[in-house]
Amino acid sequence: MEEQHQYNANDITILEGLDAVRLRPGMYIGSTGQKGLHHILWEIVDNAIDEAANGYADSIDVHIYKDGSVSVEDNGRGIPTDIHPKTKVSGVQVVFTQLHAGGKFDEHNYSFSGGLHGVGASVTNALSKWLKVRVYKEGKVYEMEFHSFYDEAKKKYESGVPVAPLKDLKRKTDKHGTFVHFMPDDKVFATTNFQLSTISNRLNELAFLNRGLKITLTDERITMNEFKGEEDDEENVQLDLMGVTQPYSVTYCYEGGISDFVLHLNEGKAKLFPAPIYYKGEKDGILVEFAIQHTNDYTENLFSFVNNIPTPEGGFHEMGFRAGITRVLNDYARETKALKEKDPNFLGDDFREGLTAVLSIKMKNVQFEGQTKTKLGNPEARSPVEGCTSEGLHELAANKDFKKTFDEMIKKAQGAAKARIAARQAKDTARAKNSIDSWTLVGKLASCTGRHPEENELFIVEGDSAGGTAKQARVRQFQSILPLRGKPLNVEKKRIDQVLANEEIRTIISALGAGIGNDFNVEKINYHKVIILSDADQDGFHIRCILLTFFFRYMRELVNAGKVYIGMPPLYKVYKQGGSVEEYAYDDSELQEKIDKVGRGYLIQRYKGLGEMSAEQLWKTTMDPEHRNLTQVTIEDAVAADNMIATLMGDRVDGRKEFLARNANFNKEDAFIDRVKLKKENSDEEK
Ligand code: TSJ
Repeated sequence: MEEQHQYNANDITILEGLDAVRLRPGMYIGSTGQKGLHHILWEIVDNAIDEAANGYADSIDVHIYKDGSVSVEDNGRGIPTDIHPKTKVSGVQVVFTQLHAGGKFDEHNYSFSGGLHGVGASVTNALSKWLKVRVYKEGKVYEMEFHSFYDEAKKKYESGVPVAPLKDLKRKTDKHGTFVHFMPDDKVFATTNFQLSTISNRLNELAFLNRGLKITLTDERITMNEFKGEEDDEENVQLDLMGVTQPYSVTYCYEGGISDFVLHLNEGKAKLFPAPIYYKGEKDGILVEFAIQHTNDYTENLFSFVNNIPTPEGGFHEMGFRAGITRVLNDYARETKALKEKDPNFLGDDFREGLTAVLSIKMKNVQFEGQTKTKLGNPEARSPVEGCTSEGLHELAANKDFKKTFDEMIKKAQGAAKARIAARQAKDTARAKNSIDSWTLVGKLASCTGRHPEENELFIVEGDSAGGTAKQARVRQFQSILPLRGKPLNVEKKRIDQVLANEEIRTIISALGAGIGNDFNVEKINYHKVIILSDADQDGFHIRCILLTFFFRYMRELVNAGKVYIGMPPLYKVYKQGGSVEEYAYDDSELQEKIDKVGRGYLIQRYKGLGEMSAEQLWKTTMDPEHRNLTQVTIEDAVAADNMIATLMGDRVDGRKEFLARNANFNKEDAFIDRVKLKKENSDEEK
């Protein structure tokens, strides 16, 4: 146990040393897991970013070494090296050994440094096995090293102790800047493995947020080729061609700043105007910067940041931003007579349909709240952000170069408002339909007769013909059949009103009888198993994804409650002439097994679709609770389907190709059946 110290409240910040950090790392960096590990890197990166934000540096290099250590270098002024009059040690030593030392030097700078915890570089030092710093300043090179070790005499762990005072290397240089290299202490962290993707994503984001700043990331742990997933070629290894032995390296630099960020977010989407709207302003000591571009999507994508820290939970700055947009665009709609005198104003939501925006603000004394501490809790931020947003948009709206852009935004809002009104009507209708006992009224649905939802099953079957077979095959008592004609509506691309206007979707909703969206109540469902039955081909797979996306978006509770299933029809029948034996294989690996089981003289039938099966076969293989093969859909499956639909149906053609190649191995199946055929021919020869 540590000695108990008697601190006086005023002394705490002074007396509290690196020991305290070591003792309770979680207090300073949140956790000692992956997140905490990366946090000590961000503390260092933040300092370099600050130097750049203050206009003294324009380049930052982050390097991950083979031994797991990392370094950060900027080309700024270099940490002050002179001896601090009070403490009698160099500025460098103060920065790395005193908690919250950053502020001492920051006083005269317009700086919003701090980060999420804002604890400074000394915390990184305290939690590192060793840390080396090199400062290039006024033609000189300085070096200092710190280390952590177990002190036998004191019987305690010492952290971040200077090995020697700051040393002038007596070397001439024209370089200026700061280089910090450290090894996270494996006695502190559960893992010391830095994640390349985490680091590159964050550095990319920082490059977007700091216009023109060049950030390079190098990871010596992997080569360029390994990163790309390419095989090393013997000849290339020898010649060191094509990045075979070059470490992975990437540079991020955006002259367009957050406008480029928005363009990046909208890549591959259909944009309503080519160039994002951009504005930067300041009010009451708060810097506000935003970029906006609408797409033909229906959802809002707002990415907000406070002092370069993402705030996905929103907060007062987002409220101000949205209010500003709504105010100015409504004014503009009035002025341009897009809204007539008698028309009500657009709602905020109408302007948010298809909106992609990045909002970046800088302010002091930030308060983060919310479940993940990523929500801005400063109420005083709201009004200045709203002010800047409306001022900026107002200014741009008056510029005739932006007339087209603003008119497009109004047009989009008009569409959204129309849909909003229609949606309410459609929803009311759907609600009214649900309130009567509707489940025998549903058009194409072949209802079961039993009235016990826990026992009842709803089969959603691809195609009228398979639907017909399923109706013949079912046990009327507890199995309902809903045939789907063609492909159901892809809900991802539609607004709720269009979703609800679709007949097949309405049939599903009213058959289930539990409402939709926010009104969905899983307690009211008429079926405790909803079974999707589609063909084992591309179309069938697609239909399944579309249905899962629908359930995911509009009846998530149904998925969460584990009530959605995928029915698995067999792919093959292995049998003998005359029908004395028949076995069914549900996947390719099972096929060989069944072939062995049936033995010599076997025949194979491959089912291309549900429609090829007789009622008896469909019952035996797919519907009979005793023998069928159901897969329960998890929420992860539904999310995956949702993502797939976004890629498959979206505007990104590349994504679609890649997706099909990865997920639909239907061609492989064909290759397999060819192989089996060949074998079969051989086995016939044997006879
Ligand atoms: F985190 C850190 F401290 F280790 C660190 C600081 C790491 C890295 C990579 C860079 C830096 C850093 C600090 N870069 N630039 C600075 N600048 C100053 O500390 C500095 C220099 C000059 C003056 C001045 O008033 O002359 C003031 C400051 C704060």
